[in-house]
Amino acid sequence: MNQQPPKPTFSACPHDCPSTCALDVHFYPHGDVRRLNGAKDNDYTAGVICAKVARYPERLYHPERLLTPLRRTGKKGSGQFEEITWDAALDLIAEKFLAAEREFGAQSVWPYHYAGTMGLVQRDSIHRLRHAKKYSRQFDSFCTNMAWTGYVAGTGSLTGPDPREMAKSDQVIIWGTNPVATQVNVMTHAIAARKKRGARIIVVDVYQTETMKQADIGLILKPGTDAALACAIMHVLFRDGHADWDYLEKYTDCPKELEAHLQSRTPDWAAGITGLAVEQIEEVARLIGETKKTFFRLGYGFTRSRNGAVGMHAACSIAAITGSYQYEGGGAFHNNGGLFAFNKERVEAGSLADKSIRALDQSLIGRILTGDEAALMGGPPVKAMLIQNTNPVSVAPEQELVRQGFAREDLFTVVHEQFMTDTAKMADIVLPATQFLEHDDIYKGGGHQYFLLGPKAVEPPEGPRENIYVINEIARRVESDSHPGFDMSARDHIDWMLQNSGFGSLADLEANKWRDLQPDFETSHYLNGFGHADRKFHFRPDWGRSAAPNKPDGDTAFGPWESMPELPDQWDSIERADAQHPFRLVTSPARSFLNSSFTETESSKKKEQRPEVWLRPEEAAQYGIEDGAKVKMGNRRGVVTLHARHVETVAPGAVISEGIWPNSSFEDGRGINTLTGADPVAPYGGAAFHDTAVWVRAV
Ligand SMILES: Nc1nc2c(c(=O)[nH]1)N[C@H]1C(S)=C(S)[C@@H](COP(=O)(O)OP(=O)(O)OC[C@H]3O[C@@H](n4cnc5c(=O)[nH]c(N)nc54)[C@H](O)[C@@H]3O)O[C@H]1N2
Ligand SMILES: Nc1nc2c(c(=O)[nH]1)N[C@H]1C(S)=C(S)[C@@H](COP(=O)(O)OP(=O)(O)OC[C@H]3O[C@@H](n4cnc5c(=O)[nH]c(N)nc54)[C@H](O)[C@@H]3O)O[C@H]1N2
Ligand code: SF4
Ligand SMILES: [Mo]
Repeated sequence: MNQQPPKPTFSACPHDCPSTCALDVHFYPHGDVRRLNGAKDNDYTAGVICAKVARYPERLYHPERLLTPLRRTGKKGSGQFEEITWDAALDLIAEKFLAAEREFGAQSVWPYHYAGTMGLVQRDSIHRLRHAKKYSRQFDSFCTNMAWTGYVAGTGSLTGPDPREMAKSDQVIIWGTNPVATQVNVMTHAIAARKKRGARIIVVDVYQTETMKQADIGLILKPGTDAALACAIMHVLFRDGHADWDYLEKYTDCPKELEAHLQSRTPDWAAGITGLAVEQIEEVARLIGETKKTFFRLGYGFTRSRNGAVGMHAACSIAAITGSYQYEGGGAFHNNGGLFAFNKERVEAGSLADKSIRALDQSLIGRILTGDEAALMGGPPVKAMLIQNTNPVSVAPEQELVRQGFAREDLFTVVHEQFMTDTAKMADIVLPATQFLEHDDIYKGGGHQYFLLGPKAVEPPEGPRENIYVINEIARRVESDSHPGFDMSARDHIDWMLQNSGFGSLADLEANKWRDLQPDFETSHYLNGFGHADRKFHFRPDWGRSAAPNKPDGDTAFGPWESMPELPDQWDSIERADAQHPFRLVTSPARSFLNSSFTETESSKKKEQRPEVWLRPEEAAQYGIEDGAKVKMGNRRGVVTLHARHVETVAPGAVISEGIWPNSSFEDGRGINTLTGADPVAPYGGAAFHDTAVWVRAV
């Protein structure tokens, strides 16, 4: 399996984006990568990718790429490092990990990772080392928890209508996602529906995004009030005879109770909560009632609130009232994670996993590293970390604690990175990582139904090594490499995974580039029943008790889950604005960044300009904040300094700050996540990145 194929001219985007685009790679005659295009022969990508990835050579050949292992010489975070060899670095890591284990137990070592690469081999091999050594486990909570929990609470399955069917819809509702920035292909299919069928596009967000600018109707509501909007829409659907009772009786659990419950959830009621006009709610409800082929494309953004799971469940319930799930081009789609049943034993060594070992919440990293006992789950302090594919000193909430934690002189931190990120700056050892075109991996879609091969296309420069090299070499040095996964190349892993998942082999995938896992129409549209045991859509979820994706071990639910509403409703659990904190901050994605990635490329920096906070002119005026003024924004978690911009099209009382800028882009060196909270959201955890009460002051 070690023979390299001829230089591939295709790949897949490795970044943490639901689009997982199929790519064509173009080379200069001298062999360097010239540009990436969207593959035309993949019908989801359909020849379109975002500008930042099209410009990938800028990132691949970036002058500031990490090229050699480094060891800290100055104080933590001083940025003073010296170059060392790979062998010296790996030996030192093993020595420190073994010492931590001897003194504090294996759980004092915390391998920490996330989805900077979505490759199943390079991203997830860190589990192999973790499980083999009984190091602390990780509970993932940055991203998907509330969204997946809310959707599955209704449908019982993280699947749904074929996302390509958007193009066959008469009305596309883009709810709580900004695909022009975050997953460009949604726009391709929605616009195709408009061109071919005159489909209407409706966007629901908390400010006028680039996506909303392209919509026929935009609804700008207050953050965290989506369930109120959804309930009022459902009220109107029942009231005006748009409920499909045959469908409801056959496919849903308690439609009569829902109808009765929604009697008081009128547009008037919702207008008071959402800040929308009654007429806007009535109009959109009528259009949904009159348009059977309505495709709800539900994003993550509106679920990043403390009531986010309830909001998602309420939104996907609408499609059950009208029975739109049964039509081609209809239904509610969020993510296809449930389609990809890969056998990852060789990558992750799941057979060695021990459920009695604590799974530390990745969002609570600040509390964990500063010794919070609850966050440490009764176990030893964290003394050593290996960090791959994530940048917690920028992206994790409660940054004041994160900074304090990483500054601990008794914490040994290894960061394997492509660039000198905020996290790498805090490391004891920095290891240079390959980029996706320099290693082999396999990727699965979230917003579509393909898995794709991303073969190695170019040689890396001297220095950077792939993630599995680091994992396997550490395992060897801590003498815990008996699992067969430690002796396999990335290509071996891909081949094994495919063959043992019933998905063919590496050779097949090399010939075909990707594979379509969309089930048949009946299954996709839940015509054989929904995913729950009773085969019904659940308007009454078993919050906190039922199985849920991402659910941590056992039956433990988080937070105030017992007060979650039994039926779709506005749940008053969000961080409230008050006299001291009159605004609610939403930290939406920036189009030219991808989380903290691409903040290093000149063209992206130029496009995004500087960290800003956007607020309505009349609200700014109340606080004497002029357009372009330098301001401080804060709450009990901390204070950041940035510039204000007057924007008319922001929801009342909301302020928007786009992008996760590096800390150094802010005066005072404190980034936006200084303000966000890490408290786990009910019922199955997650960080409420868009749910933060703040004050803003001119300086
Ligand atoms: N360019 C770019 N692309 C990205 C990313 C990026 O940072 N930049 N991040 C990637 C990652 S990791 C992910 S998970 C996906 C996320 O992609 P999305 O699903 O698009 O989710 P978010 O980025 O959280 O937010 C999307 C939108 O939700 C809006 N929003 C926030 N709160 C509310 C609310 O209460 N109600 C409503 N209706 N809307 C609300 C925000 O203003 C924003 O416009 O995108 C990926 N793609
Ligand atoms: N304020 C605010 N904070 C947020 C969010 C928000 O909307 N607002 N969104 C949250 C969400 S949804 C997410 S998913 C997180 C994501 O935040 P992060 O996990 O930090 O995600 P990325 O910036 O995509 O990737 C992190 C790093 O992975 C590195 N990387 C890429 N490929 C490889 C590789 O092959 N090997 C190694 N070793 N490293 C690699 C990149 O260089 C990059 O620095 O941020 C969260 N934080
Ligand atoms: S849209 Fe998303 S998946 Fe496609 S190239 Fe851009 S970042 Fe990658
Ligand atoms: Mo994410």
